[in-house]
Amino acid sequence: MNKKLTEKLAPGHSTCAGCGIPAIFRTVLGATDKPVIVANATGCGEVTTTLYPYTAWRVPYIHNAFENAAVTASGIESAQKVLLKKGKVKRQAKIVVFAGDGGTYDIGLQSLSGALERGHNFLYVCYDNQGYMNTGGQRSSASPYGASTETTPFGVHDIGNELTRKDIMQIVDAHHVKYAAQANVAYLEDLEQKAKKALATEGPAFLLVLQPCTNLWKFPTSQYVNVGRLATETNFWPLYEIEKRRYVINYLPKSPKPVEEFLKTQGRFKHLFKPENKKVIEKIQGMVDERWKELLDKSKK
Ligand SMILES: Cc1ncc(C[n+]2csc(CCOP(=O)(O)OP(=O)(O)O)c2C)c(N)n1
Ligand code: SF4
Repeated sequence: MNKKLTEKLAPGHSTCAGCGIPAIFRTVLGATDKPVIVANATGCGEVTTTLYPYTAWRVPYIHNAFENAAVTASGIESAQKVLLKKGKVKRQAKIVVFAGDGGTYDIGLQSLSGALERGHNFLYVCYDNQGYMNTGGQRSSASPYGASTETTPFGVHDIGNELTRKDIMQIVDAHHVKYAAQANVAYLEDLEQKAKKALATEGPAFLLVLQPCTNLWKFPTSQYVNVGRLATETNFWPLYEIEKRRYVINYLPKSPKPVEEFLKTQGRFKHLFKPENKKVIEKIQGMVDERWKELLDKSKK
């Protein structure tokens, strides 16, 4: 495997075939030559890279509890400040957190909020596979409306998940961070540009990266790039940045595809294509259109 690519994360890990997590980790960490220290919340990214007694990490790495990755990063950053001041370390390292959506939108939210509020100099990267995957595919507050998950399975009377996905980007923006961006593992160059900006930010920065999960979303392992691209081409997952609270859309599809083009690629939405669920797909299209309009309006301010 490409030596440069695997400089910070070795190929010996155990993510599912067709998982985008290694590409996210490598692209983000590859966007800087500065030393980095990684803090990683429990989740797929962690269990697949740290199978005892082995590790795939080639940079200083700390695994912490599912709920407190951001506070671990805060502690590392504060300790580093003291050590730099005392001359005990010479080069400043950038602290990077990797966590899933469960560890970010839900259980780690207070820890993330506190770290953003205190203004620690670190980058937080949430890879969003829209469910709690390491523990078997339960719904998270990142799961989309209508998705069948282990805790919201479709059935005769159920359409799957009936709650609306939490808008974590707006929650992060409400902390007045200097840089936040929404990215997608299917657009690696865009992710790399965003990682460069985020890593160069003094203070907290945040990246939310879509990670199509072959296991939960149920599509063939060869298809994660195609499925990811459809998420953006249908406006289900727009690519945008928030720089000093200014919204910039990075990809404006000339004529966005209908959201069903994205939904039909995945088993988790298969039940929606029964004639009696036509209205659910229409409702999802309405939600996508509404969020896209909100984003367009924000980008014009
Ligand atoms: C306080 C606590 N509750 C539950 C768990 C069990 N647990 C470990 S990882 C995980 C799911 C992680 O989901 P997510 O953050 O979305 O990452 P993914 O597995 O999808 O990569 C859960 C529920 C735990 N470790 N600690
Ligand atoms: S369950 Fe999904 S996110 Fe986890 S390793 Fe497999 S493909 Fe990746």
